[in-house]
Amino acid sequence: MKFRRTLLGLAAAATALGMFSTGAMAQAAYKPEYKMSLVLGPPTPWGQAGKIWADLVKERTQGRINIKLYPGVSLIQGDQTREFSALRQGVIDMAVGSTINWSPQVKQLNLFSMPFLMPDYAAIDALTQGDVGKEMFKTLDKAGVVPLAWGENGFREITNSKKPIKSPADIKGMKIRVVGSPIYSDMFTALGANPTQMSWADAQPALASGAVDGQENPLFLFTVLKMQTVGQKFVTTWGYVADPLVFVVNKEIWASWTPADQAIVRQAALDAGKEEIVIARKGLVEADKPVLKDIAGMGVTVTSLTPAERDEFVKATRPVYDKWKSTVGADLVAKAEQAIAARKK
Ligand code: X2X
Repeated sequence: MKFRRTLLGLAAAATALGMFSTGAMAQAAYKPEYKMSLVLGPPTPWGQAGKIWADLVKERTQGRINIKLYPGVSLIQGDQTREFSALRQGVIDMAVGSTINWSPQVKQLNLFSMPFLMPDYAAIDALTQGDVGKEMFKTLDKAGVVPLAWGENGFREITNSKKPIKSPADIKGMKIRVVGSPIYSDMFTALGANPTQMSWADAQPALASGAVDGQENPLFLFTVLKMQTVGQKFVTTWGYVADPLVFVVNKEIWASWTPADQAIVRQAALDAGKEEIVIARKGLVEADKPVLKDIAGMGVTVTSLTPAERDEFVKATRPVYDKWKSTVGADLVAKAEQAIAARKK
């Protein structure tokens, strides 16, 4: 009798706590804090992407999903090319990551690193906002994460401490820091340079000490870090590649959220991505390109290539393009080329 009363009492208590309603069961599995990995922090558009996403999610879920930013890929000790594996394994709950850093694990992502594939911003949009982007998300899903939205790091321009780069002959022998993703070593080797793979964390001291002569990254990073103060006196805007960013969530974490919360996180990623792409392009899409003026104003020589000069770089890297076509997938590359040719300018 006493035993039965106790059982009834327990059942009543459990019902009162809402333990038998499915929503509450799922909520019981929510973590107090989710870890978001980023390479660059909030002063950059990339960092803004993460912050906007996290803030929107917190607000729209009334704090049910609380996200902390870990810039500098600090959850994996700065080893950015391991980020995708860490996401899949659950060391990282969510990320806004560059296609470059995940390319060693997802070979199709090398598409965006194929030299001179995307001539302008409309070309990036033609890929990410079209069928190629959808196909890429299917690939990412199969590779073990939940992709939600696109953002943008940007067109990567070459900077160095030695001299203006106008032709492949100028870059010959220069020690250039590249990300640890093999297509970059291939491209700079094809140009006659001496590429050195290192993480972004290691790149900054290497630039400061002169251990490397140059690097390639979107120009906002040049301005944010004041790269002229570490000897980077020459910038060439060649727009050879651009890396989109991808907003993703670990699969188990995703499955632990209610469908309503999943919808909120997805929509927040789409909204943040859209807003961030505008931030990333600011100063570079206007006719007078104020970012270039700012950089020139810091005593840096900014070189814009004529179409004929640019063509020399296209030709020199064409064998790399052809070599990587089969790795990325000839069909996917053909689809991308068609989408770009048909883009609205
Ligand atoms: O390491 C880089 O160059 C950076 C910050 O652009 C990436 O993470 C791809």
